[in-house]
Amino acid sequence: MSNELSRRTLLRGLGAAAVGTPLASWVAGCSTTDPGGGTSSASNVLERGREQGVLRVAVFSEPPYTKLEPDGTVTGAEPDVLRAVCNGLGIDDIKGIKVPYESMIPSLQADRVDVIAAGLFMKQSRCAEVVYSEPVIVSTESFGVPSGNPNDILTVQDVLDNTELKIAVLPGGFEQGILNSAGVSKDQQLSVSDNVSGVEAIKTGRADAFFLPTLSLDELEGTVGGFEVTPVVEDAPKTGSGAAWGKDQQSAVDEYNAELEKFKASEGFDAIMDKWGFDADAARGVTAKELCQVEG
Ligand code: 6CS
Repeated sequence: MSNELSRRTLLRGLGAAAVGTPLASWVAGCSTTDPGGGTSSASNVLERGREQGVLRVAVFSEPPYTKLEPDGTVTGAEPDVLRAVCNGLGIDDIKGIKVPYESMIPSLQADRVDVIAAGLFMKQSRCAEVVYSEPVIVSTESFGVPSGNPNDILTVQDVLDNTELKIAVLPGGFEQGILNSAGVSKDQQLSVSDNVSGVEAIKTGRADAFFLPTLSLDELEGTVGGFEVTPVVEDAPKTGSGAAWGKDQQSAVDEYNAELEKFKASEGFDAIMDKWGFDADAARGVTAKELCQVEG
């Protein structure tokens, strides 16, 4: 077994525990050492997936984009599409690994995951670091606010106009990028570690709003409750996402995109999009090249 294969098998055996821990320390501390400690990006990720029957997928578990079930099963709009396309490419399954948005690209670059399928929205800076497949979802942004929206927060401009407002965001997330690009000061931003914490920040008054994708807030309103979701934030950029692969995996992405194109034309794609509340035709009508023009 090559060093590379043994390292990957080793990491896979460690499961999610390996994420967030410097790769070299995991490898160095185990029976199999990897002299380079570097990434395994030399080989084709899809070929490795076929050989080993599984791909490690970075997710955050933010329904309807991604969801890690208690038994470890990974679902959600993006993982379900990834699994279907991978099955068409001879890869048996995918394994979800929970990774914060800010760590997803570093985890891919450190070979702690094989692909990101998390609703990691396309924008210029991310498109420079990974190779996105064609999009499978398009998204809008909203604010979660206290009932009645007492501060009348509807746009990013409203946040700029009232420097007393505090907005909860996920660190390294797309929404934090929107606020930074708009010039909203860090003093007005409250980093929260996960979506429930973001809702709690609204309910406890630590934040005046939680900035998150519309569909994620709709889901939270139904599961956690105690707040309301604003209409779509009109001055937030519209974007979308697809699977994100290592920068040197273009040949794998070309193969993946060919299979994805067939799947997007099938009823199976419509079924997944309908299940999770996304617009299948909207995703068919846009390209990665277009969404990678989104500033930020
Ligand atoms: O792409 C992102 O960073 C954002 N994507 C989702 C699905 N939720 C929040 C996150 O900030």
